Amino acid sequence: MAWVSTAELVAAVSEAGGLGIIGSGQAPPQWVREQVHRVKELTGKPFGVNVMLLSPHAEEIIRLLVEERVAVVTTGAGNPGKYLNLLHDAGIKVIPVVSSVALAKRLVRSGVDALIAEGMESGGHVGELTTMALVPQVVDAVDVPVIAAGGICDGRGMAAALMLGAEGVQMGTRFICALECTVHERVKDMVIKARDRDTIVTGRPTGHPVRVLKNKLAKKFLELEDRCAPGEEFEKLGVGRLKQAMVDGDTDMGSVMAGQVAAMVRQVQPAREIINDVVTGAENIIRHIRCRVVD
Ligand code: TUI
Repeated sequence: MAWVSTAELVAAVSEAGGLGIIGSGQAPPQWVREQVHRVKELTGKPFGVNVMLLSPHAEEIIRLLVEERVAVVTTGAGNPGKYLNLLHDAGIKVIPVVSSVALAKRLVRSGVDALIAEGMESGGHVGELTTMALVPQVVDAVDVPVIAAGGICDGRGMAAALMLGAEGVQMGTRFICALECTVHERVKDMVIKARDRDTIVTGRPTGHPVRVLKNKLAKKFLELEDRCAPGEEFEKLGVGRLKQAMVDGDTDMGSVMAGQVAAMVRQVQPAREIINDVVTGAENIIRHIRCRVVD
């Protein structure tokens, strides 16, 4: 959610009873600090920051988050083990994203507070397992709360995640189309127009597979894969592409990272409305199922 989950959206989500998370991606530390300050101006509610561990700025960002005493740090695309003591000493809860049971167990042994088990339906960097298969396996393997992510965008998805043993859900793609989300309008349009098979995973041969909405750039990545191009060519083609899409609105040659549920997102709505829809939707389904079971 780098360049997508910025201060306005984060504050709106936290104000509406969720936990807004700033996506820091590969952004420079000064940008992250400004975002943190802006959220603090907009809300007194707790919020978090996601640190993408492949970023060259990851360590510096962790240090500034310790100074800023944010409530929660989530991590993606790696193992945050070496930062745990630093973050815990500052009273910050650490919730890594995992895409396998092995990493989940390792991180729980090193003392993380909870986990986000993310299936490969999600947008951006993905693992191999689906949410349906991953979440119950992680739930069975660890004794910390598990939050489900990947392929969840409405009450049905949330209810299903709770049935799998999750304590909560993390959603990204639907919030691209939140009113408060500052991405370029063309990105919101592309998500709203997406159909079921419009996302694709590129970059598998590099070891960093990424789910994106199909466009010219995705086709160029597939061409590199077809001719087994060296890693440097992927890297060169990928530099700066997320910002190019999300901020500049280049939906042809930018990287429009979005999950498979893009096809289910049909309108731009305030974050509060999205959260209410998901939570009341889940409550209604669960109540209905309980009635059926009791009958
Ligand atoms: O991290 C994400 N989503 C992302 S990161 C990103 S930017 C990017 N830039 C260059 C290459 C790749 C991505 C765009 N979207 N989601 C959380 C997530 N983390 N999904 C899967 C993982 C993950 C995968 C492997 C976490 C840890 C891991 O293994 C680490 C280890 O040490 O075993």
